[in-house]
Amino acid sequence: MNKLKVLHFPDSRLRIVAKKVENVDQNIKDIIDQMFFTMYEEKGIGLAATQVNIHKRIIVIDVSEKKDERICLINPAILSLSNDADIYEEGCLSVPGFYENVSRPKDIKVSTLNYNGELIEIEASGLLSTCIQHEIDHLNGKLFVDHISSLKRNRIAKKIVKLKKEGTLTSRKNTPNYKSAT
Ligand code: QAP
Ligand code: CO
Repeated sequence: MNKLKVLHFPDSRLRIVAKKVENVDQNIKDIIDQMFFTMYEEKGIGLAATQVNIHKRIIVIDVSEKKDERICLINPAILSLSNDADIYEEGCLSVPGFYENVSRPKDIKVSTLNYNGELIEIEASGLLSTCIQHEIDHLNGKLFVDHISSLKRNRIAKKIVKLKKEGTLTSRKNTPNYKSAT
C-alpha cells in the first residue's frame, strides 16, 4: 500500500474547494483505501482528501481506541448542528505539532455516501462530531487554525515554514492530544 504525501499549512492547495464525487467506483475506493492507510501510518484520527492533494469530497475517520472502526464519508452534507458548543484541543496532520482549543457545535447530523456508495445518515456527538466538522471544513478549504486568532495563525504558519526549511518538521517530537480541553 502507498502512503500519500500530506500537504502542510500554509500550502495554498489546502484552500481548494473539493468537488463532488459523481460515482463511487473502484478508483474512488482505491483512494479511500490509501487515505485510511496514510491516516493510520501518520497516527491521525481523521483525514480529508484535500490534505493529500486530491480535491474530491472524501473523508476518512477512525476515532476508536483499537483503530478498528473505519468511517468513510463521501459527499457529506450537514443536516443539522446543535446550538450548544463543545471545546476540543484540535490538531491536524496538515498542521503538525500544533494544537489549539476550538469551539464547535456539540452534535451533528450528516447525510453521506458510504464506502459502498449507499446514502446513509450519521448522528454524532463528542470527538466524532468535532472530527466530522473539522474534516468537512477541509473539503471547503478551511483549517482549524481559521477558528483561532490571526496572530496565532500567522505565528504557526511562520514556524512551520521555518521548520520545513530546516528540515526538522517531520523529525520533531509531536504529541497529539485529543483529550477534551473542557
Ligand atoms: C482532526 O486530526 C481532529 O500534530 C484530526 O504531530 C483532531 O488526526 C479532530 C496528528 C482533534 C478533533 C480533534 C497531528 C498526528 C493528527 C499532529 C488528526 C501530529 C501527528 C491529527
Ligand atoms: Co485536519
